[in-house]
Amino acid sequence: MPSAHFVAPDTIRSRFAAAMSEMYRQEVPQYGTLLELVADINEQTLADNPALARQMTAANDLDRLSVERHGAIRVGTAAELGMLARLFAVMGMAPVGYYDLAAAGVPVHSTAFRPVETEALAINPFRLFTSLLRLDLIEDDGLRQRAADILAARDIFTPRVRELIETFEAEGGLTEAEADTFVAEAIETFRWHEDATVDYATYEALASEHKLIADVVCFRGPHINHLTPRTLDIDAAQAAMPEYGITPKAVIEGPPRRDVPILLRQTSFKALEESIRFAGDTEGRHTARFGEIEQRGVALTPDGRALYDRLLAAAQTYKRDANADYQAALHGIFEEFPDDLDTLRRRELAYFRYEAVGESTLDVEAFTDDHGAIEALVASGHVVAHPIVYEDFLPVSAAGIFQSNLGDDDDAGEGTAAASQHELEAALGRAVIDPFSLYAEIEAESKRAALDTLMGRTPENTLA
Ligand code: OOG
Ligand code: NI
Repeated sequence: MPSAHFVAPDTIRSRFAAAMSEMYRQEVPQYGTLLELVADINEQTLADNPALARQMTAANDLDRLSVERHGAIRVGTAAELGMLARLFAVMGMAPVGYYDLAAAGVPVHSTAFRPVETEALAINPFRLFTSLLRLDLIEDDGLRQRAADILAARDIFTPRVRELIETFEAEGGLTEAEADTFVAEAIETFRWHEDATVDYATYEALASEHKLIADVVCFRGPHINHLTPRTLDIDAAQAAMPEYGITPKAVIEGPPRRDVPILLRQTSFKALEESIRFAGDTEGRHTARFGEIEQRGVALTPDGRALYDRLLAAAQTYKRDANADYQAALHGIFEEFPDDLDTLRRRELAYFRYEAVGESTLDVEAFTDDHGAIEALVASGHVVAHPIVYEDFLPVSAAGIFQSNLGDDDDAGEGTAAASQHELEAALGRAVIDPFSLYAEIEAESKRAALDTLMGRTPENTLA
């Protein structure tokens, strides 16, 4: 039982997210502009759309909106990833999902550290898309060894944060003072350094293999490369970016605009070209850090996701140089995807969280099973079904984001490397959580709770 004088992991995560956001705003002023743009658009969208405001309030999804961010980092070794998993555990964040980017020609595989419980997500859903470089994909033996040696020589964690992670693990929590120090020390790992750890020739050799390899290997640590606020209208955000002095990438990734948003739509601005000081005092340039905006919709079941993947694959033949044309084509293809909450729910294409409202006079004996009871209670208005927000990422979108920010425009193309989820898990020291199982559990648990409330059920008289 954690002691009462410990700071809740949800609180530490909130403070960490705020500290990261402040650090990135200092480092990349355009990120501050992006936050303003998103805040303006969200305010306008809610004012124009009271039904959306009501739905989000009822689902407890509005309070978190102004602090909601995801970030991305890239590490070089299994040991670094293993330590990160322990660091994020202090903040109630667990690795969810496996993303094989090698399939799209990007030499990393990834997971997302995030909170998993409904209550924790409502407090602050901060997530970090975390990639591990796959050195095994460097073909040149000498270069691969050189990269491994450089990575082995660095420590991306401060001594104090290592101690505090151990304290957390031994004591079961951190005190107020420890939590403050933990946040201050933890963000150091993700800070930008304009001095590289290698000379220019080494940087060039690694970058010519893949720009991402140079980004991971040549610096002191895994600098945060973007922080993404959540918008309620990504089309409006994309259109407004030029007015705010920001040039968006060519197309919005993910599904098209719909009445019921599904999964995740994302856009970004190009990485900044930044000046770097290499060992031996050579000046050079590097692109790594960029800005991204996203709109989140309802999480899809495996059936819904299969439909999404099939339709998105059908759209891959369309040109992706003009957003309006691409979106129009995508819209046509996605006609096949039901676009109202009731159909998505009844056809089990999306996940919902059920909530009892008011009191029911329905008789528990009248139903043969929970499914019939829930359907009757939804129809009679005694239970409401809130769409569950998609909290994860999309591999095809992520590949598009990576590629548009590596400083070149051409697609990296098809990769051939086999996925190796067990290697990522060995580095993490644990299995990644299957995102579908999390949504399914929230849905099932909410159904049980709603029926218990409305039917005065106790664990003893619960239906099978
Ligand atoms: C991560 C890119 C993926 C997203 O939102 O899909 C990502 C990276 O560039 O390190 O952040
Ligand atoms: Ni991102």
